[in-house]
Amino acid sequence: MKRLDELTALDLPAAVARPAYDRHAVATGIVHLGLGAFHKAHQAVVYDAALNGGDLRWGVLGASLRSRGVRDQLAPQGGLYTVTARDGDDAQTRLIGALQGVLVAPEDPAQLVAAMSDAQVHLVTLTVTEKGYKLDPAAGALIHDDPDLAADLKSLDRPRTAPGFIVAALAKRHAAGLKPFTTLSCDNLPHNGSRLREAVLALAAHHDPALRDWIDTHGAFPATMVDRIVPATEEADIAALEARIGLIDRAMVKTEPFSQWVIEDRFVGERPDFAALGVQLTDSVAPWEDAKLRMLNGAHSGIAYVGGLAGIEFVHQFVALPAGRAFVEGLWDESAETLSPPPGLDVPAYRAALMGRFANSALNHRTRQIAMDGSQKLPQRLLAPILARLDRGLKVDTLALAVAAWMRWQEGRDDNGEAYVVDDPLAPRTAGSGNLSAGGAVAGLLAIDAIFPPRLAEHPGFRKTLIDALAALRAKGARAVIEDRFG
Ligand code: NAI
Ligand code: CS2
Repeated sequence: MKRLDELTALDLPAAVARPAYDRHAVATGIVHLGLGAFHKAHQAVVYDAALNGGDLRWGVLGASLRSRGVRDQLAPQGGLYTVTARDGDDAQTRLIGALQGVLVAPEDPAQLVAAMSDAQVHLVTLTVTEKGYKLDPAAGALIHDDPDLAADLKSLDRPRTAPGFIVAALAKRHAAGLKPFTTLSCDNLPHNGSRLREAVLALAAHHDPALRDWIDTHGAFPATMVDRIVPATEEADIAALEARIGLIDRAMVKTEPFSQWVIEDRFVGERPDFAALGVQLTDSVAPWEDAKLRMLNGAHSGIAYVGGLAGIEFVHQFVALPAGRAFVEGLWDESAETLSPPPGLDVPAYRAALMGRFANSALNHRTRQIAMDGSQKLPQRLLAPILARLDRGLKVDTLALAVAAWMRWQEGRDDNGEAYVVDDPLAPRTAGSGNLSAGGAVAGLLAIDAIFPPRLAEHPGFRKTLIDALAALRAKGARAVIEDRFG
């Protein structure tokens, strides 16, 4: 069977939408750091639409800061790949032409810095996962003892981290008399724009205070809220697509029909006509961000840990269980009360739509994928609404059950006795809690101040709720606990 590339793409079935522009006439206006499934199914689709509309300034150069896998998938395909939006039996596939090339940063860091310093580049976007910012997840300060960040603090000759590449490229632009680019974080980080800005300013100040001041004055780091569920691609997805389109696309991504992007309207230099492309520009992203991180992502993490412990593979299987669905509704009852919804967001309708998205059985979104990097996700998803409720004297039983399930997950064995690797940068600090009593485990985990703010860790009522929930999860198993409480 043939592989997708520029030539074979001509044979794609008519039902596959394809670029209407001349790919060779496109300029590189965007460099994306952390080229992964999400960028390919979300931002790149918007840039592809901009190109289709005739504005040829918005081609993307993607970069991996770590492995060569994504380049090796895309290079033989000339950067072409497909996005398939699935819902039930419906599958809509489109060919994306926006990606012009992929760099593997560790192979030649200077090449990436040079690309980011090109005058035609106006946007640098990021999806490097929460841990890629090298920030303490609770407080947002740079983690100085991270080896890659330590190297970037020493020298930016061969940057290693996302903030390192941004500072090195901005230094080059400053020296060349160019404007900065707009830097857009598209990760599920809280206050992603200002956290990235602070990281960049701190690193720049360390190397050159004048550069720091120039970035502070002229740079732009708009906040964003990004939303589209994009599960990792599996071999079975590639085979199913091949059966539909007659070509092998090893760089394909699968997703849902829904897509949303809200950006703070604060750019330096040129940008695509985002408003015309369906992107919401606003003065205030925070209410959108809180709603999305606390409702969608908070529930996702609850499902990942409770479902993961119960041996439930996929999100849609979890919400198909009456107790699973009621647990999610219980989380939302608690989190929703902590929101200040933005104008245009109807919370009951939002909840109903989210449940529908979770129930999409064509996505096969693995609970284990979402469980990854919990230490980086808990603060904004579960701990922020817990703090807001405790401050108002409200109960947090369901949110605390989700946190207790994360604690139990750190023990590395599910309720069927199956062992797994806890995939989390702070796993060395959480390891061993399974050998302690529920009280000892909760005390030890709450003491990790990179995750739990002291005000929360010291709250006696919260601690007691966690101990009771962890003890119940250990004694009965996660499925029985949600069936007892919500069945
Ligand atoms: P992915 O695994 O396909 O890609 C992750 C990318 O991040 C890869 O390029 C990887 O090399 C890079 N990366 C990982 N750790 C890094 C580190 N320490 N430093 C620098 N780069 C690093 O994952 P995917 O699906 O693209 O998601 C990435 C991020 O996008 C998520 O963590 C989240 O913040 C955001 N996002 C994802 C959504 C999804 O449904 N997949 C939806 C909304 C946001
Ligand atoms: C998920 C998110 O993996 C996770 O942690 O909760 O990636 C989720 O799919 C997206 O935020 C949806 O927009």
